[in-house]
Amino acid sequence: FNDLDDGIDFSDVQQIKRGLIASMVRVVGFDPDSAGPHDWFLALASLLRGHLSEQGMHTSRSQYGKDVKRVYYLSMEFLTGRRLMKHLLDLGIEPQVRAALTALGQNLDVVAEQESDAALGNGGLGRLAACFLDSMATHAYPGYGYGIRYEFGMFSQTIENGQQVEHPESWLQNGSPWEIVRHNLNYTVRFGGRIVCFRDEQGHESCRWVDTDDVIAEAYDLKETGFGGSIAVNLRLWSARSTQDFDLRYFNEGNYIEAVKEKTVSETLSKVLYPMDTTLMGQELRLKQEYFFVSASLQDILARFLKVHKNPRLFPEKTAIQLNDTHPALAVPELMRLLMDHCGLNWEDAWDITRNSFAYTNHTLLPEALETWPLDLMETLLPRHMEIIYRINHYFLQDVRRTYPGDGDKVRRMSIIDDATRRVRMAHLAVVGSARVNGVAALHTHLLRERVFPDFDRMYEGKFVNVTNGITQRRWLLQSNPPLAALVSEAVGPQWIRDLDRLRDLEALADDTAFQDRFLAIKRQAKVRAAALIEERCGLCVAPETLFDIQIKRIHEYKRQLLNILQVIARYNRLRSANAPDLLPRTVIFGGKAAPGYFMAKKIIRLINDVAEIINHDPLVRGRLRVVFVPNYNVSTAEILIPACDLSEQISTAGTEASGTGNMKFALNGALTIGTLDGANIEIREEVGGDNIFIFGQTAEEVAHTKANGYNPWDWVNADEELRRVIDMIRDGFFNMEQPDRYHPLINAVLNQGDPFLVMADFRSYVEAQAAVDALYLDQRTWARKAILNVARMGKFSSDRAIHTYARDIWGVGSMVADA
Ligand code: DL6
Repeated sequence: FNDLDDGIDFSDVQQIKRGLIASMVRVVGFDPDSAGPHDWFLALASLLRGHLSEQGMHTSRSQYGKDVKRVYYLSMEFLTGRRLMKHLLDLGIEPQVRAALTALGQNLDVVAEQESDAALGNGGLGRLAACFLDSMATHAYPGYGYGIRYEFGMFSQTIENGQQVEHPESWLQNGSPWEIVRHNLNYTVRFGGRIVCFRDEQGHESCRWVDTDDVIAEAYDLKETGFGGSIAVNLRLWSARSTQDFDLRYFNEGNYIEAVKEKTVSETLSKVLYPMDTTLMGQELRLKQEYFFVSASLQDILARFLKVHKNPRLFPEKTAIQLNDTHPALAVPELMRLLMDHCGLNWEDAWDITRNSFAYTNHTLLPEALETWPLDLMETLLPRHMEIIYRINHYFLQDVRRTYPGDGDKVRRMSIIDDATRRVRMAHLAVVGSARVNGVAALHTHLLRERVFPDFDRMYEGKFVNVTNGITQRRWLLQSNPPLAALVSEAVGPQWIRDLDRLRDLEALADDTAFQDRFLAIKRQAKVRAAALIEERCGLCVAPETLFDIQIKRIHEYKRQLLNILQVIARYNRLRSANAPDLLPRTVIFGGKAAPGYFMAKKIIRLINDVAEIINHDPLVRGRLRVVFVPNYNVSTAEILIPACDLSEQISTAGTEASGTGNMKFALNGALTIGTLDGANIEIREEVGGDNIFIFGQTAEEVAHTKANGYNPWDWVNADEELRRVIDMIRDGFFNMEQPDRYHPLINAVLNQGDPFLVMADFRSYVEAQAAVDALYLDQRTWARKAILNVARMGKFSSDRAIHTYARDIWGVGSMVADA
């Protein structure tokens, strides 16, 4: 087909209106006269899905036609958020659809609100994957995403009595109108069993994996549009289905529970997304999930390849597979297995293909987050893979011994198997099995090479590279901040939408007072909108005239929400003192989820809420300080809060945050950053200039030095009167009189157990940086100038730049547009 005869011309409002009515009747099955906004959302999404599917087919045909090298992005998480407005923007049909809905008595904004966030991710890593799909589609790279269709997203968060309460995130409760369900596209994924190997007369060994417990992986496709809408990248998510619906032996006996037990157990595989962030979860189910999606994806990738190429040796020439962290690292032995046991290749050829097909992105420096799995568990669940891993390790260690003769320590350190703990080091497997390994910001890559993988870095010259993260300006400016996007387009033209470096031209307007006024008015408008959200979710009135100071991200000790709230308490004390300075009024906004089992993170949430309760009700404060914890932070919430931000809090201990991407989103929306020299903050400072960012705290090197020299947090507390008072208040139960010892575990963990994230050491310089913020904000002209310069200098932080770099330096693929 070229174009379908009954396809709709989306530039024509009448045709859209007719299409919507037809979709309402034929797909949703509801009478248009009595349909509500949710029904219209379903009708519109179904209508668009047909169109996107058509685009997807054109894209796929053209990829087959040109026999291009393809890129597969394997990720346990894709934090895509809502899709409706994104698709309308990409296709350029928002005004027409709005008009068609208006003609039907509906409001597009209300209809769009009906959609649930696809919360298929924990945080940065998952959102990065979503931004990358957008950039691949926009710039016509032959990309393809693979992940899991979790029935329940992370969890939805409420705050009750100041504490986080988790609820199931049943985002698929009403189905998803965007999915294209492919019941017939499925693969068997096997677990357990045993291995039987044979040797033929020529001595060629082949192995079979038998007596396995099988699960079916069923494909659900989502079309990810790029800007312009002509290309759609496929995101294939796997759902687990049992190989048998009923065990007839039990069924015939009338034991219906036992008859479906096997089905229930198998299908739990794709039920939940583990609410982990950077802490390793040891559950067997998590390992099974990892293998489940890796196996289905690789079978699918190989099948697609073999449809066109008969010779498996061409695989790396036609395929690049990106491992988004180690979660999909089992792809290495899985590809070996498929090539040897299914395609009949020998070890050497299979290994050559494998190590030239993969690349691995590391997203964390925290040692506790580096995945390892118990040998016993792996041997039971994946016996064939363990054999392959042992053999990979055997040849790899031979190489190590050859390169460093007599260095037994190095062999032990580098081994894929940790003999002491009897665990498989997934990061070592990923490094050995990949052609390239990348960190996600310059400092992160440097620390990876120096601290996490120094032996590997020395042994494999050129394997470790940096690709600093990026964000899509289409989602994080065009879609989430239409007034600022319009102002920017008016000033520098609309090309920034595809080429963010074009923002540079805004520099010339940074001193233009008329432009500054418009810029500030837009910021104020966004703050009014955020204030409405806060009122609705928290029942709290906040004033848009105050400085909006925002820290939204996962709650974690290394991200140091604690440092922020300590500073808030110090500010509160100043406001209450007899000779209170006339401090700048501020609204300090927090948001983020803590992993349900992460005790300290949950305590920090509670402390923030307890402090908020006291401050917000203290008449002495007179509205000069408000503290808000916005519950259930997710992509849609970020889309409202980020445009409203004046001050972006990026305050992790230097050397702990791999990159951060929120830092980029805020600056792109005209916030100034207060931050440490950590992750991508360093590169943000390089771009925007040291005068246009508030940097404080110890550098990564200083942190290492402080720790090496016997850091004692008490020394810092005792030397700082203001800090001492803050700590005393928390310890004495000032914010929680009803249970004064509530924060003793927190204080104890920080002060008596070494303060691993140097909260006390960085407190004073943080407070000083905050004072500089106050002073500058009083001068709105200078503030606006700096904020405009931040926007103008964000070009580097587009995910387009990141994707172009991956394509050129890691994947060796070209854009289909350039190929044309
Ligand atoms: O690379 C994306 C994002 C970084 O910006 C954050 O700094 C980093 O914390 C995050 N890492 C994770 C950890 N997951 N694992 N493993 O989400 O990645």
